[in-house]
Amino acid sequence: MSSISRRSFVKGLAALPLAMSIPRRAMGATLRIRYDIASPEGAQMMALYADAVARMKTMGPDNPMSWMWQWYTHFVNGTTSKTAEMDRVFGTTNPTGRSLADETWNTCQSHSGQNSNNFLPWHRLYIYYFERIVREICGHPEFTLPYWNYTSSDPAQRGVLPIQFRMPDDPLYSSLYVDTRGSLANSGQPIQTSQPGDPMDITDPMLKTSYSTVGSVQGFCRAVDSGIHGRIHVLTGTSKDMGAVPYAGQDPLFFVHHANIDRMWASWNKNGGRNPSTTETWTQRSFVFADVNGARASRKLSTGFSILGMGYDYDVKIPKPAAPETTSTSTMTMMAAAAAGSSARSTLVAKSGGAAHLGTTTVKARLLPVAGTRSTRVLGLDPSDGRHTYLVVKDLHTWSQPEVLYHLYLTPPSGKMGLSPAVYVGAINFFDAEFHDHGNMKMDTALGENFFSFDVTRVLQAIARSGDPSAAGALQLSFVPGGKANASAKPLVATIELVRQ
Ligand SMILES: [Cu+2]
Repeated sequence: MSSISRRSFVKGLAALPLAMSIPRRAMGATLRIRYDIASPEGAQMMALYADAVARMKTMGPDNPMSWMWQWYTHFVNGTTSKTAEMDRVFGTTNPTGRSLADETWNTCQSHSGQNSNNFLPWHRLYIYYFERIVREICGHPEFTLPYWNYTSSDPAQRGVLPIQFRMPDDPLYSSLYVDTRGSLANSGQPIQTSQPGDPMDITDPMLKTSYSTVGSVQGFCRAVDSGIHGRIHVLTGTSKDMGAVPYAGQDPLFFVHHANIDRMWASWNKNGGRNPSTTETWTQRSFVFADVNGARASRKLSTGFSILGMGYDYDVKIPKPAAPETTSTSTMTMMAAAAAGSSARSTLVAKSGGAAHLGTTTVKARLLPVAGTRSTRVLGLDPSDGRHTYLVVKDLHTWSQPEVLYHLYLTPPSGKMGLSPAVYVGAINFFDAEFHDHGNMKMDTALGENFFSFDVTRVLQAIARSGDPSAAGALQLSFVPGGKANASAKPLVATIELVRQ
């Protein structure tokens, strides 16, 4: 198909009798519905999306509706800097364009040190304006951004890149193809193939009772951000595309990934999860976005707290998962603790002597009790109060993306207990732990504080059942790369702790 026949094909979609052309109404206002790419409506949206992306890629970078501008709103190309790119694109002849670029480029929250609570609302506003621009460019007022439902229980969809992103030679869909992605992603195999655990599982974040982090327990926003969100980036991409912050927004896949992240938030709200009060200062911070035709839009984060308020909804939301046994106890314990006004009461019980320097093979770190920790049969497993035990790994840093997940296993130090599913803790990734030197930040501010925490009560109980006496005085944490890691990345985890909360 030539570009002309492609356009007429896409135009032809307007004639199709679409369920989506009948907008839903709520509270008197028209609601636009975002669809699963795997649905018939989602597939039609994908045709419009592919057409618009092709056109955006031909627009000059000084056009706020261009592909490059939209990518740069997230983060400027990692091989250069924002200032150099503004000089290149605008010089001194276009002060208005330059000023809008200055306000909008590199504003992604929170992958370079900002308040981690900003992650969900900033990305919601970002893809909302992106969707409006795509709608304008494709010329279909009914366009809505479809979402990639990688956590679907359907094995044909779960972790499988939609076909439209894997058609390099197709006249319409080639605009959505990026050849540097991971081979599983681009060959249509589940991206979680050969990974231990279940990287597509979102039970833990969906059961969170708080939006914000409490003590050492991640809230919903942080759990989604560093969990499923980061895992999808790492498992689909490499350090030249989805797998690294400065390039991720260049891949059209980015936006359908973030539509699904946005759907998780809307689902968590629908299942009873409550957003922070708008009296919290961070919720009132404003960010600027380019709207249709380069209009300047300034929005407070709190204006993105409700999708119905923003005029859209999802075709299907994610139901609240059933609570696994330990999680339900943990939730009840936390609720009881919160009622007693002590929800953040956390106690450090053990830590590692130094940083764990990760690489291409398994790396082990030893956790030893801190002064004052009660001696128990398994370090950190103390049934004397109702609290749970969390493994906290924090202050991650990497020089470039290792391009793999690292899988964590907690065992007694004797080595008699192997790395079995019973002692599997979960996966970490370094997506938001790469230092991006854009010339205006120090490394500590650029990185901020990143951390993962895992409820390891169940693992410690399994260790207790093994009867290994070596677990009383120490524990061993193994970091196993989930594939062939990039040897030059040199990722490290500076702090490893065992905390009771
Ligand atoms: Cu992202």
